[in-house]
Amino acid sequence: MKMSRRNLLLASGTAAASSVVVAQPAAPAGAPVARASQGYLPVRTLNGWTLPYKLKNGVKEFHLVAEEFEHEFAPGCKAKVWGYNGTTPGPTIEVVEGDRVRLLVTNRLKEHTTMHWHGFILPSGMDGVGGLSQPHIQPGETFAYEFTIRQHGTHMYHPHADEMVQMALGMMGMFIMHPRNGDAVRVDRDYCFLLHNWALHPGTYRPDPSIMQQFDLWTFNSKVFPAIETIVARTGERVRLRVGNLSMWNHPIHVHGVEYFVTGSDGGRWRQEQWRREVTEIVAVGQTRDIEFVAVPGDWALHCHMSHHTMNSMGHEIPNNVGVDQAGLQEQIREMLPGYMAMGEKGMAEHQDHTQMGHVNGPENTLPMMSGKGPFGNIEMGGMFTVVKVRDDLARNDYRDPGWYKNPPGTVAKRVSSDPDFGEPLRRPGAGASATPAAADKMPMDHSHR
Ligand SMILES: [Cu+2]
Repeated sequence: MKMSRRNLLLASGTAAASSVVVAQPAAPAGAPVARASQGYLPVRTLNGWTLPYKLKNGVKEFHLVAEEFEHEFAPGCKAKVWGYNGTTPGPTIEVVEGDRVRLLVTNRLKEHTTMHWHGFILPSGMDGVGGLSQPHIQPGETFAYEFTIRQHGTHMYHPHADEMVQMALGMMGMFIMHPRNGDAVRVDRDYCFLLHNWALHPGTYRPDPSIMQQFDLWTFNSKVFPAIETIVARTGERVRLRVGNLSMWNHPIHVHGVEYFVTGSDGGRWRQEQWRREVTEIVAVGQTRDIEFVAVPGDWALHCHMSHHTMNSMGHEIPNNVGVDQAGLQEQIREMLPGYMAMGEKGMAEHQDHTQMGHVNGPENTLPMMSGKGPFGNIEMGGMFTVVKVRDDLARNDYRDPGWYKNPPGTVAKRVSSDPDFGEPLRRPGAGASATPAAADKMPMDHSHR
């Protein structure tokens, strides 16, 4: 290999990166934002990593290995899953438009597989649909895919063989293509994550691939809150979130504190006049979306807005006890089921306290429905939820969790009364705890005064 300066940089980068498995350590405080030798800002895969490559005669060669391993969704919940190079999602692949790439795929599973390069412009025979575009990759075999990158944007890879099973067990990854001429509007932090769902029934250790709707775990990069890394930025920085969805549901991704711009998709970064201001954007199955915002100081929730997707396993057959008077019931049931706890009468917020105090022991290898502690109490979230933490004083390349936000004095919502009869709010006559359902039915519904 002719050793140009670029090759040297790439080679040394590869050597350094190959010793890094998952960690993406923060650069020393004050270090300049590290751009790759081709000028792009590398993406940061939440809880994940970027696959190093070898440059061979001008071709970037990446090597993915399909295999089974143990994965932890959050402490207390593990499963045997399938993925690439020991992780789910597999490592992120990062290239530049115009690059020639060779993608080696070794199959260490016990059944055949293939790799589909989702949304790529490439020769038909490189598209990876088993039986249609190529023979399947049998156990033990390695196939090579080689083509030139003809586009840019946020993309994904996944098998196109026994797809329902292989994807349900975690086989997928992100494939980021940077534009050849750089971004007209540069971002300062570039995060990526994949949305997924898992039918890991409480007490079991393998995801159930036949489930179509009743999932137990909703994940960003195969992790659930609070095990999902925080998204960190400095005030005023332009942040991009690249979100891909290879789950079985659409996910409305909501970010607090900003009106963000939707700036791109599988179709690349959109022209600026096409950018849309939103606060929630549906990332549908098989789609990717790029979301960009200028960071505003604070701790801001980022989550899927399907409220069941910010919960963990619920068993799905729990009775609806909201409003049910369970007085005396708990003692009666305890005679048959020691430790039974009547719950849900006032709502389910108490659930997190009960699980944390050990009053409720669920089946083994499962997670409480909601968890996460904040500076003011329980956050009562699980699944697809994390926090965007923006601070004024972060170094430009510092990705460490800065702790909780110190709100300026007078800017936190606070109690002004503990009396339920406080104030003179307008309410429907008879509304409230003292009204029986029968009485409420007889109330005149006069909207004329509203
Ligand atoms: Cu969702």
